[in-house]
Order: sequence, then structure tokens, then C-alpha cells
Amino acid sequence: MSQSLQALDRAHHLHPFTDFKALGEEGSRIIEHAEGVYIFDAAGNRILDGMAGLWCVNLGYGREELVTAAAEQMRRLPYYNNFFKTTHPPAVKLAEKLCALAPAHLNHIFFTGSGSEANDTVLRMVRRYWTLKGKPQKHWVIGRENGYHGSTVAGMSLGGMAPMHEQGGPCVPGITHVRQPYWFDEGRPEGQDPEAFGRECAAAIEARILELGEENVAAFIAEPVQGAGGAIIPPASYWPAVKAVLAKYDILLVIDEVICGFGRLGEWFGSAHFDLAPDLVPIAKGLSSGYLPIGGVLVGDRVADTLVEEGGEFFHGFTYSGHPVCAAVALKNLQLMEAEGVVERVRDELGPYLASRWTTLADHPLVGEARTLGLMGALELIDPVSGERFDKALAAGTLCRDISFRRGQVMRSVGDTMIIAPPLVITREQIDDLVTLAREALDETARCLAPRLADEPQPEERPA
Ligand code: PXG
Repeated sequence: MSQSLQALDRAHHLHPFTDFKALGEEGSRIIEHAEGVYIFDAAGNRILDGMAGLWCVNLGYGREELVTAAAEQMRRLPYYNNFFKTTHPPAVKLAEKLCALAPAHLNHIFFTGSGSEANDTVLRMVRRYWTLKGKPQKHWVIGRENGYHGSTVAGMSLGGMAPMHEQGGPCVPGITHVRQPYWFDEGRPEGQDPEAFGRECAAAIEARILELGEENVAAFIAEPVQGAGGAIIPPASYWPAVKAVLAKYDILLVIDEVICGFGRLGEWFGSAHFDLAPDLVPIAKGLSSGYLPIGGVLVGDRVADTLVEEGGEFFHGFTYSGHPVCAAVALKNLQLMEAEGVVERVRDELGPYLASRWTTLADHPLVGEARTLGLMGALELIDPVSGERFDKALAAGTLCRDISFRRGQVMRSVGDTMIIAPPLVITREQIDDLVTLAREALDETARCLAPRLADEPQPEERPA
């Protein structure tokens, strides 16, 4: 059965972020069901989902309450839109709940179907805001290299993923990127002090503002911790210095919480961890624990008041903006997270526990750095012989990811950075397993790579 599914998949299905030909040759992994923090493949293998799907299944798999919320809402009102002065109870109740959970100055939400659509909305809203303020020339948005804000044209333009820009044709004009606060890859090789490096990255934002002219810059957009870029936790000096720069100039702050929101960093919003006061906050993923697609942009009073009082009609929206079934599931998800104290447990118990266990991997010869924040973690792989990054041709990260999957754990690779972001309902015992499985995957990766690191050629040794 799984072979025929693989054949059909190869014949008809173009997967996201995938080398179609290579996948066709290798065959896709088929995930059939899931429970708690585990996914199960077609062969019946149980795999610890160290990535919560794609950073989203915060409440874990198999939550009947979410299934019931969806089924009940589907029976009552499976669809109606929020256009043309209509709405429905799930959208209104979710809007109220989100604004109650968010920092006090965020009192409005614009719903979307995904994080990418949320960032498209951000771009349109930011430019609309400044136009309404009589400053249409203030349209430049500063993002960061290696930032990720989605895969629509605006999302990929706001993000700073060079391979996406190269494939995407011309990006949306008026978007520019500054250096990322990636200490391990950019500060450490230059022999800098991490805190001085953090301040230097913030200074790069100010330099770009001055280059463009403050009167032309609309907004700065960033993730609190870069997720898809490699779980990059900035040095402690970075965010206070960025805040100081932005406070000097009249520029909106957009904090993309698509990954960091809803408990990942031990707060409802990652910006609370870094004491940021964003004007706009794109959200998605953990909002519904990934059970149904829904996103949105939380809008601060400064922007919302202008859009409401001075804006007239905003020509923007999606058929599924605030979809009733997705909204009902998201609301139930937030209620469950609140009732079960999920966010507080990440902050007070599971985050510190993961930190204490994950950092023990730093003694592994392949690991140059082991870091965590909340329930997000990364390992930087290095060549044990040179102490530097592996030759890219070895694809060490991909090798380690595939070994890990085969041994029973999802661990994502971004280049040679290994990442985990497990469901927030993981237990201490499961964290122990996660760290043990990560070490075993590192050990096997080291064994596979050893012959290729030695001087004399050795027979190929690749995992099956
Ligand atoms: N912003 C951020 C910060 C994200 O991480 C998006 C926006 C876009 O959301 P949608 O819902 O349109 O995908 C994301 C998505 C990965 C990976 O492998 C990360 C994302 C999506 C897919 C894969 O790390 N992040």
C-alpha cells in the first residue's frame, strides 16, 4: 500500500521546498497517524516529532477537544465570510481572546489563512498607514538576511533567504535586508565578543536607515528568534540596541511571531521575552496548533486607530480570513493552552529542563554550539578535525537529519544546523529521550563522516 502511494505521490504531487526529481528517486516518507508527541509512518514506526510538525503542533497530536470544536462548528456554520459588514461568532470570539492575551496596546486582529498571507497583509498595512499619514514616500521596509517571513511573493521578499530570491524573479520593490545577529556563523569566525557583535548588527539597521533616509523608511521586520534560518538566538545586547535605534526614528516595528508566538519561547508572545512593543504582529502556526490553517496580524493602536478613523475601505482580504471552523479550533486551542498552563510550564519547567539536557550535547565532537530558548533548540555541527564548519559538499546536516529520522526522531537541518522545536506538551522523560536520540544520531553521523574526513580514501559508508 505504501509503495503504491509513493508511486502516486511521485506521479502527481509537487511537494513544497523539495527537489522534485531527487524525491521521486528516493520516494517520500508517508506519515499515517499521530498521537501526543509521536508520528507513525506507513511501516508502523513510531517517530518522536522533535519539530511539532513544522513548528506548529504546540498542543500535540490527537486532541479530541479540537476535533469536537471543528465538527460542531462545521455542522453549525461551515463557512461564511467576514466581508461586506458580516461576521460570525467564532471570528469575533477569537479576536477578543487574542487581544486579551496580547500586550495591552494590541487591540485589533486582521485574520488570514497563513503566516505568508499575514506578512502580505503587513506590507499592505504598513504602506497604507504611511500613505494615510501623508507620507507615501515612507515605503521602504528593512528586513534581515536569512530571515523567513513566508513563501508568497511579499513573504519571500520580506524574508532574506537568498536562494528564494534567486528563484523568485524580481522581489517586491522597496524592501532591503541587513545582517542577521548570527553569532556562531558571523561573529565567532571574526573573533568578536558576542555582545559587541549584537550591538554591531543593531548599528547596521541604523546605518541602513540613514542611507535610505528616515523619511523613506516605513518599518523594520524581524522574528524574535530566527526560526527557519536556524533557531538563531541573538546575543543579549541585540534587541535592546535595536529598540534604541528604532526609538530614535519614526519607524514601525513588525515582530513576526509565526514561530515564536503561542508558548514556544515560554511566553504567549516571543516579543514579551525580549520586552519588545511591536506595532504589528503576524501570527499563525501555534495559533491553532496546526490543526487547521489560520493566521493573522495583530495591530497596535497607533496603526489601527489610523486605519479605522482615517482609512475608509481597506481593499484587502482573503476568502478564508477568519474562517469559522479554523477560528473555532484556534479559540479552543488557546482555551486549552490557558486551562492547562502550557505556556507557564514551558517558561518555568520544561524550557529550563530542555536547556539543562540539550546543552550536554556540547561535549560531542561534532557539536560546536548547543543552544536553547524555551522549547526551541539548535546544534551547530562542526568538523571535529578542523573545529570549523564541514565542507558543504558533505551535506553533514542532511545526513544527520536522515539518520535521525530513521532512528526514530524528527530533527530538522538548516545547512549544518540541527534544530528541534517539539510540541509544548512534551514530558521530561520525553525530553530525555529526545536528547538521547539526538546524541545517537550525532554518533552515527560521526561514524559515517569519519572515512571522508581521513586522508586516505575509504569505501563509501552511507546509511541505508
Ligand atoms: N513567518 C515565519 C517566522 C515563519 O516561520 C511564515 C512566516 C510563513 O507561514 P506559512 O503559514 O505561510 O508557512 C513562517 C513559516 C522550516 C519551515 O522548515 C518554516 C516555515 C514554514 C515551512 C517550513 O523551518 N515557517
